[in-house]
Amino acid sequence: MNVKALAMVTALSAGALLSMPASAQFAKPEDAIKYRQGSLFVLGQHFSRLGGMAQGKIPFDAKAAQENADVVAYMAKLPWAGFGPGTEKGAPNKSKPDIWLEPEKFKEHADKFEAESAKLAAAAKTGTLEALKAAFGPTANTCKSCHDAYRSK
Ligand code: ASC
Repeated sequence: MNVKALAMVTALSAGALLSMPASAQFAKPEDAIKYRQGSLFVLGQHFSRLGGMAQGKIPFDAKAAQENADVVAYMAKLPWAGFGPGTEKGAPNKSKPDIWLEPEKFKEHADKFEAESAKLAAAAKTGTLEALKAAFGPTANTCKSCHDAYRSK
């Protein structure tokens, strides 16, 4: 490769890296696995607080519901970058191989969850338990259907 071509390739690679979200950069598969597990763990913590309120197990607190739902809606965008090619192995994990065999289907699940989470956050902003309850179930169903399809027991 001549110097000009090399300079071009280097510039293009740097550009590609810079235009990737920071969340998509992992030094090794283990980091991607920890990232998706960590972000899904944080999601679960905040989501289950909303579930507690929706199911009457913890008292409804409109402000807390709104804060938790906002965290869920934001965090819902993150785990998917950690499921990139070549991240099937590298640390113990429960991901089924189908994630990498049918990535479009997996993305549909992720997109549905993101969409329902956004609706959940909008519902929480109304400040009523009724709206929270109505939006919680559909969001939880998107968690469950993806887990049923792509997470081993
Ligand atoms: C949670 C949590 C999940 C979902 C799922 C909904 O609180 O951690 O994975 O809800 O159980 O069916």
